[in-house]
Amino acid sequence: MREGMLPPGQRPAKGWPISHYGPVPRFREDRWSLQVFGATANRQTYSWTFAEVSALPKVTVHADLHCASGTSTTGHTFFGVPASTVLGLAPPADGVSHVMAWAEYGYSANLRLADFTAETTVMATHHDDEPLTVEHGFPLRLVVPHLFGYKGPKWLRGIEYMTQDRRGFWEERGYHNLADPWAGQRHSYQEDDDR
Ligand SMILES: Nc1nc2c(c(=O)[nH]1)N[C@H]1C(S)=C(S)[C@@H](COP(=O)(O)O)O[C@H]1N2
Ligand SMILES: [Mo]
Repeated sequence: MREGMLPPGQRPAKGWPISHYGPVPRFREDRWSLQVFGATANRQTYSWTFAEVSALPKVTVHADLHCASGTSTTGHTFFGVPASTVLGLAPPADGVSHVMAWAEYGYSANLRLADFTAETTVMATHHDDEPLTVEHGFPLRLVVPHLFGYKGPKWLRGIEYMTQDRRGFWEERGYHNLADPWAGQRHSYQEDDDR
């Protein structure tokens, strides 16, 4: 992380604003699961309760969050399960190159496998020593500190293993497929420049 710096074109936000598309889902623990599906090695779907996810080993990750609309919030401390844990518990088939991270109400974000398994990519349950607020993604939020905010679904419910790339919710709506803020990867029309 480039401490104390913001990516080009970003300005600091006041406080920690709440931004997402659609309503805030209510958490009903008895109906909640985290599912891993798609190209698993054994073709089975894995499903864990919130208690099972909460019992997994957790790490602390320091992160700044960059919204592709141009605001950033800095100095976050997230606590949760490293996303790479999922790969150990639910082995992917040969040839898995990407994942789709799915949230409540069908929100999705596609990630290259290496971005999902990066050391700082975390399925967060806590922020600054408190459980996440529901507006910021309680009970579980994917945090991918090295990519723009839309790559980190709040209210995470599923991980789909994919053997080829497929665009997620904002990626289908004009946002960049890769979303590196330091490279200014905001809009899909810029993707030609990267080839
Ligand atoms: N489920 C869901 N997660 C989402 C979004 C969304 O619309 N739905 N928006 C993303 C975007 S564009 C950003 S910038 C961040 C904002 O997170 P915050 O509200 O905690 O600041 O959430 C991300 N996660
Ligand atoms: Mo955003």
